[in-house]
Parts: sequence; structure tokens; C-alpha cells
Amino acid sequence: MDLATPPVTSPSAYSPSKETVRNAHISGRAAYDRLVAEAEADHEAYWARLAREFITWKTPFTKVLDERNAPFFKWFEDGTLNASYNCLDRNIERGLGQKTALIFEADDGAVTHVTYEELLERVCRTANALRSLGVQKGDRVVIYMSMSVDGVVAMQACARIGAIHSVVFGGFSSQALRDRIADTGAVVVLTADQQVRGGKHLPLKAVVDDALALGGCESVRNVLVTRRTGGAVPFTAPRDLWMADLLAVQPTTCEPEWVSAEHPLFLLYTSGSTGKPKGVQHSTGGYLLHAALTCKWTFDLKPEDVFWCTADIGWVTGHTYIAYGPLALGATEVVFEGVPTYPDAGRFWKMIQDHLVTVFYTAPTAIRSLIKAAESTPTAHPRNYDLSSLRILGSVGEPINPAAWEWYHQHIGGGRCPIVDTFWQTETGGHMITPLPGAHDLVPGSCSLPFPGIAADVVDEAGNPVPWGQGGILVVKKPWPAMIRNVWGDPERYKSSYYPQDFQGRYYLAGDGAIRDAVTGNFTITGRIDDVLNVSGHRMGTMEIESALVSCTRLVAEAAVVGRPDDTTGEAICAFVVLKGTLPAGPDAAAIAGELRSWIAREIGPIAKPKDIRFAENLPKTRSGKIMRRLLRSVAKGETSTQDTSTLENPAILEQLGQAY
Ligand code: 6R9
Repeated sequence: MDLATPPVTSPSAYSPSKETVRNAHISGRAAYDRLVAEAEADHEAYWARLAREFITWKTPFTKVLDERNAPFFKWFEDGTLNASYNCLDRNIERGLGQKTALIFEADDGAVTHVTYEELLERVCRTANALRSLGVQKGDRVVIYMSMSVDGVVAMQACARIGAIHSVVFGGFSSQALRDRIADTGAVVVLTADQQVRGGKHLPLKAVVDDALALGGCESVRNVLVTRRTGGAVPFTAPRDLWMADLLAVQPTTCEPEWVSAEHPLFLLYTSGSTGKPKGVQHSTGGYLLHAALTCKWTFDLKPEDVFWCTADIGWVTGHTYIAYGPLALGATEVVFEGVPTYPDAGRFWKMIQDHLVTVFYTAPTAIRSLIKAAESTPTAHPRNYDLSSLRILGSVGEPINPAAWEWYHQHIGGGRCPIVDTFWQTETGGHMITPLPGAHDLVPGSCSLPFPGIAADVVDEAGNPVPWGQGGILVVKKPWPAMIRNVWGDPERYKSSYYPQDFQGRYYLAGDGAIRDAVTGNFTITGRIDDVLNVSGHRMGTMEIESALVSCTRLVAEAAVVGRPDDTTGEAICAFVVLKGTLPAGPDAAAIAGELRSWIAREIGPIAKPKDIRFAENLPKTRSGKIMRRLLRSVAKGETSTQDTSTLENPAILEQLGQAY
């Protein structure tokens, strides 16, 4: 290294190799700059060009962006298309019928290859089955399934007939499932008898039954059940139907429903800072465009690649980068049913080796836990596996800390694979700020620069740009095709959450803070600026967990929930609880904490269980009665607070709150 000319900013920047640059779709920084300039010169023309290139339209659009009813933007509205046609038939017409679309690896290691032709046939039969039950364009279908070929088929089948799917993560409880079914007004629920994770059989159909029994789901006419384990499940005729019986009598082709580009493709529930989860509504045309485009440019996806995104179809990453993006490009992708630590923590590395994965996309929380495992169990170390097929690595869901980045780069990528740290959200549909492997220098901890055509910036509370080097609020200044269209059934909430009056409704508010590097302009995301927690890459509202706690009326009088930093999960949930009875201590407190954790698992799902539960006779409040969350956050971190506590009614509670169960 030439010490005479030290780099001005990022001392640990990695430049892409000449070969990576030469072969990349977006080859070199100048190519990136040209795209950015093209979008800046004419935002609509830029997106229209790509929409014509990436999507096969039944009827071409004549108008690109409609801003008349801003912030309810419309893109390509008079164009018609079908998402499933674009992901399946179109590839077969291009001669890819025999190409493997999905490499499915089950929990027990059994592998199934599904070609594009086979996938199309399964999708058509399922689509016909839905139609035979009267499911029509615009009807909502809830999918409560685990990672499986059937899960992807279910999503594509809905798209084929213009039904709006809403996938609910298989780890959510019956209560959470009920809330989502009721909010969507779904007519059909697709599920499986059971799911298999880490060698264990876990219920799915039984949870659906419980959810429907909770009431409010009268819109549901049928529950279609796929057999996964063959385990005994409750069955209520004529509402419940076995999928296999229905499929056996269906034709193998199915005419797609051609829909407007603005027709909703899916709803996906995600946590906000207040109230219940919001049903994020996505469009068909704009969403599919960004899914395909970002798959191609961010992952530099080529026909010979084997792509593996480890996300679950219950999250947006599994929608864009499993169910739609790779298929829209005619790629081969791995779909994995199980968990990274079963049968041991070498599972991911073995699968990369076995399936010759070239592009691997996972979450920092998985990397951090596998680092720990590799350090404690030598046999699970990636050095035991041949990972030379890898070409590009990706990260998503939360900030990746530089130490995890370096380990990922060195031990998984062999020091040669660029890491794309992709910042985006359920609401954005696809990548927003991310390196492109052949265009950007990589700086661990930074997601680099906006995807071409995404007008991301950092502003202050009044909406004025802040200078590079100063932290602020992340906004997007122009609409983009894949953006959220609405909060299902609640347009006011859409407006107030994403286009707040703080910025005169001009900018999309992401809900994250960010800072741009003083010299390069690279973005670093500094975390949520609202009451949303990110635990292992899963978004959760503190209010949601609080209301679940206080709904345990037998025990809980009051509760406050905050996040605190955690080495493995990024953030951990810390709950402060005032009980109805006397303040417990020792084993009594531990037992009640255990009870409350099970309660949360039942109300929301195991992912929402607080890591710490702390009991006190009271919560710290301001004179006006507001819970002092900032104080609770420092208590949760174990900091000795320098904050003013003179307003506390009972300072002794601070000591009580220090004890975690
Ligand atoms: C795709 C997804 C969105 C929130 C987002 C932000 C955090 C996601 C990130 C990241 C830093 C990254 N986030 N990717 N933070 N760097 N590369 O995760 O969607 O579940 O809606 O979460 O996750 O805080 O606002 P979603």
C-alpha cells in the first residue's frame, strides 16, 4: 500500500476486480453514472424504457406516471400484463422450458428440481383449482405455508388469475393470522397440513382452524390443504379441501387474466410505529419491473447463475427475490425449507457446495449466528466446504456490522466476491440503495449509492437537504414504479405514514435515519427513527408487543417495550412490565416472565418474544404522564443514565427496572 497517498475516506474500501467489472451488466462506475444521469434528465422516460425492456405487455402502456392524485401515484396504468405469464410462459416461449427454475431442498436434505415447464403446469392447475372455487380477479387469498415449491406455486397461481395474495409467515400465531385474514377479507386460505423445520413437525392447518375459530373471518369460504408430512389434521367439510383432490381434475393450462399494471398483485402485512400491522399494497406492473430489474443489476444475474435467497416467502424479500424477480429473468434458484443450523451449522455452506450456488443472498443475523457457530464447532466452519462456485454475496434486512461483513467477505466469498448490502423495505418493493457489483467500491457498513432512478436523499426535519457527513432523515424525492400503492383499506394511514405533512407531502419517508459519506456520498443507514424494532431482520412495532402484553389482563397492568443492541440479533426486545399483583422476585419473577413470553408467542408469534422482561411497581413517566422511553432505552442497555429523572414519582423503580428476567 502506498502510504504517501492514504485514501481520503473509506480506508477499507474494496474495488471490484477487473474481471467483475468487465463481465457485469452495469460495467464500471461510468455506466452507473450514465444511468443516473439518464433518470435525472427524464425520470419517466427512463422508467418507461426499462418497463418496455423487462416486461412483456399484453397491451402497451401509453402513459407512464400519473401524479394527479398524489401521493397515490400510478405507473403504466393503461398497460396490461400478467405477472405469472412474465415469469413462466414467456421463458418457455424463449426456449427455457427444460431449464431448472427451482432447486428445492427439503429440511431432511431431499432435493427436487422443477423445470419452467413443470412449474407452469403446477401453477396452471392450482390457478384452475382456485377458479373452480369461484375465486375471481381482485379476490384476496391468504397463503399460510412454509418454504416450499407449493408456496411459490400458490403465489404465482394467484397472480395468474388476478387474485391478490397475502402471504402470512408460517411462524405467526393464530391470532396474528386471524387479524390478517380479517383485514384482507380473504375468500380462500391456502395452507399445508404441517411444516417441517429443523427435524420438527409444526402445525399449519391447525393454526388456520384456530384463527378462523377466533371469529371475524366469515369471508373465508374454503381452506385448501397441501399434504407435506401426512400428519393427522382436523378437517371440516365442506369448507376444507385437499389440494391433491382438486388438482387431479384440473386442466394443465390456464389462460392468464390480463390486468392493468396498477392491479394489486399482493398485500403484505408489516409493522409500523403505531397500531396494528399495515397491509402494504403492491401493484403488478411497477413491482414486477423492479423485481426483475434489481435482480439483474444488483445481483448481476446471468442465465447460467444459480441464485439462492435464504429469506422466507412470508417476508417481502421472499416475494421479490424468490417468487417473482428470479423467475421473471428465467433464472435458476434454490428454495430451502429448513433452518441454517440443522442438521448442523454447516448447512448453508453444504448447500452452496452441493448446488453450485453462484449468487447468495442472506441476512446479517444469519451470518452473525453462523460466525459464532463456526467458532464453537469446527466442523461447521465454512473452510470445510468448497465455496468456489460463489461469485456475488448479498445482505439484507438490517445494517451489516463491519466485522460480520469482513467475515462474510473472507470466509464465504474467499475475498473475491463483492458483497451487495441492499437497503430496502416492504414498502419499496425492491432494492433502493445498494452497490452494483461491477460499478461501486464497497465499504463495509455502507449500502453505497441509490439504485439508478431512485431519488434517495438525506434531509433535516424541515425537509431541507443536509450536507454530506451530517446525519438526517432518509427520504425518496420522486415516486418510483415499485413503491407501495396504499395501506389496504386505510388510505389516510398511507398518507400520514409515508407522505407526512412534515415535508408538505412531497417526499416518501422511509422511517430510517441515514448519513452520507462526506467525500463519496455513500449512504450508511443509521436505523429506524420511529418505534419500529428490527430483531433478526424482522420488523416489529413496539406498540404491537405492548398491546399484546396488556391484553394479558390477568397479569399485566401496564407495559412498555423498547429495543436494545444485541450482538446476534441486531436488536433485542426488552419489555418493562407493571403487574397487577405485588412485585415478584427470584424464581417467581422468572416464572411470570416465562408465562408472558408464551403469551406473546400465542398472540403474535415466537419471533416477538422479549429477550428481557423487567418488572417494576411503576413505569418512569413525565409529569404529563408519558412513558420516558429514552430513559427505558438506556436502562435496557445497562447504561447509567445522565438523563433528568427529577420528574419521577418513585426513583426507586429505576433500580427495579435494572433486573432482567
Ligand atoms: C427488505 C426488508 C425494512 C427495514 C428498513 C431498515 C432495515 C433493511 C437494510 C436495513 C440497513 C440494510 N433494513 N435492509 N438497514 N441496511 N441493508 O428488510 O424489509 O422487513 O420491511 O424492513 O429494515 O430499517 O426500514 P422490511
